[in-house]
Amino acid sequence: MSPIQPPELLCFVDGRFVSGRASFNKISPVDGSLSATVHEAGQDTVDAAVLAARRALQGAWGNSSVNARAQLLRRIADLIEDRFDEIVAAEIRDTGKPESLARELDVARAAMNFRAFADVVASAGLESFLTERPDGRRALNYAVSKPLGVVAVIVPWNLPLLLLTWKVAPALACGNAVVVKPSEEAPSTATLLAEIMSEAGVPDGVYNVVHGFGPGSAGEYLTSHPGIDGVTFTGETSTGSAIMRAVSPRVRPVSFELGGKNAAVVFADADLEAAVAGLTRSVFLNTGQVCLCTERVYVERPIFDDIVSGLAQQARALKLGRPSDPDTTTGPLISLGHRQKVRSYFDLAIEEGADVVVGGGVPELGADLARGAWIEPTLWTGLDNKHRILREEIFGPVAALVPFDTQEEAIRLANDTDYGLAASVWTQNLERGHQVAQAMRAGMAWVNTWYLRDLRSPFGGFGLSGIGREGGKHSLHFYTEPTNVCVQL
Ligand code: NAD
Ligand code: 6OD
Repeated sequence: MSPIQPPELLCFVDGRFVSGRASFNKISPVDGSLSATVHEAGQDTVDAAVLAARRALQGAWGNSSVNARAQLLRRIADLIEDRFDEIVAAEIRDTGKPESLARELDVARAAMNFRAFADVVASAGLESFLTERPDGRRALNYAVSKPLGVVAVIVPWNLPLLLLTWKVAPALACGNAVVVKPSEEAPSTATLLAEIMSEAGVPDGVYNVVHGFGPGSAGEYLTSHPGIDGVTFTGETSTGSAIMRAVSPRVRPVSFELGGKNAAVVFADADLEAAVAGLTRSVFLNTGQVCLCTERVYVERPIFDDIVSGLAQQARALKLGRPSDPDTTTGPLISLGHRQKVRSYFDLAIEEGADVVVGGGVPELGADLARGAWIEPTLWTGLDNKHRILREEIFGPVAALVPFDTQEEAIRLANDTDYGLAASVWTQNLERGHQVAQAMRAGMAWVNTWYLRDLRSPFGGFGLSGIGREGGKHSLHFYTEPTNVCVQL
């Protein structure tokens, strides 16, 4: 039997697959094999994509009805489900994540994103005011929403299709045209989505894909392009900062979902079993590569040892392995480069005086996985908020546990960060749960759960974790520009 050839991934411009200026190799994080060759967009391809998007807005798409767009979004969702297995396979090939996770989270959410925003846009009303002036004049004010225009969509590698469609679905729902730049580490599913867009009947130029890197490549060409009307970005805080500089000469709006250094606060009255299960998920899901993952765990002192040993036991039970193995709970990191970064924090933890409760190294998984980006799930104690381990985003399967004595101290410790993305609170006292969750300086605060989503709710972060909110009507605000009409009555 001949081995399966890694695919060649092209850019997608104006409804056609096109070659780039060069190609690069996408390497599997599972075993170091070649998983795809990818065409990198040069400036000319980015220019063509932006032009195609502009033309699409000037054509029939620019006058499409909300109902027609909602119907199209539902059709895209159906087609994602029709090609579910193929998309799961592509997501696994790029990221090495367990198949069960790709099925239950990534690809299921991609379809859900299109359906959710079809519903949101179809039920959105107009804002209106009946104006009554002291001098007796009356007027009707109402705001009509127009598409923002050509939207640059730049996304990372950790939840590739989920995060891409979280932005593309509302952008199209609002009548925009998009040029998307997937991560160089996860280029496959954005390319498959191009086929689905064509099949669904999305007009040429409405969805374009430019592959490549950030600086000196497609990412920079796109964000500094004079033809874009806004940028929606998910990724590292430092990249967000570079994108702000790129768009600043033309003062374009940005929506940023950036990094996090998320806290969990566990009170002594928590259901311990549920808390340990919830913490296990929030620290280790997707090998800790979810922006919402917990990297700081504050535990009320009487149960500190129980939580440390419970979480350590769960960490030791995680099963690292190939994505297709049904027993696998945990995949590799995305790349050897990212593993090097995570390992540098393993060294730093030791230098800072941490006690390593579990992990702290690279696992031995046998010769066939030796060239993969595998890493041990790792827990530390003995550090506090003054240490870099508790201040910098690591983005791996890691957490530091710290004891606290009072509710006020727990809130202070959890909020002592330059980030502000997510938090979770574990307690059976719901009054306390509300109080502490409301006191979190974070975009999302969960009580007795973690990463339970309602796509109508606002999603985003404080501080270094981002600018703006997406989700439900918050997405509609970003992806539209209103014109207010005032009619004297
Ligand atoms: P990254 O910032 O390195 O890359 C994200 C995307 O930006 C990629 O497509 C990359 O090619 C592109 N890019 C890089 N430099 C660029 C530049 N100068 N101009 C334009 N584009 C550029 O992030 P990553 O390593 O892919 O993802 C991990 C990071 O993303 C973590 O910090 C994580 O917290 C964050 N993240 C945040 C959220 C959220 O919702 N807040 C979600 C997922 C990931
Ligand atoms: O669930 C979502 O909508 C979302 N934006 C998740 C982000 C996860 C970060 O890695």
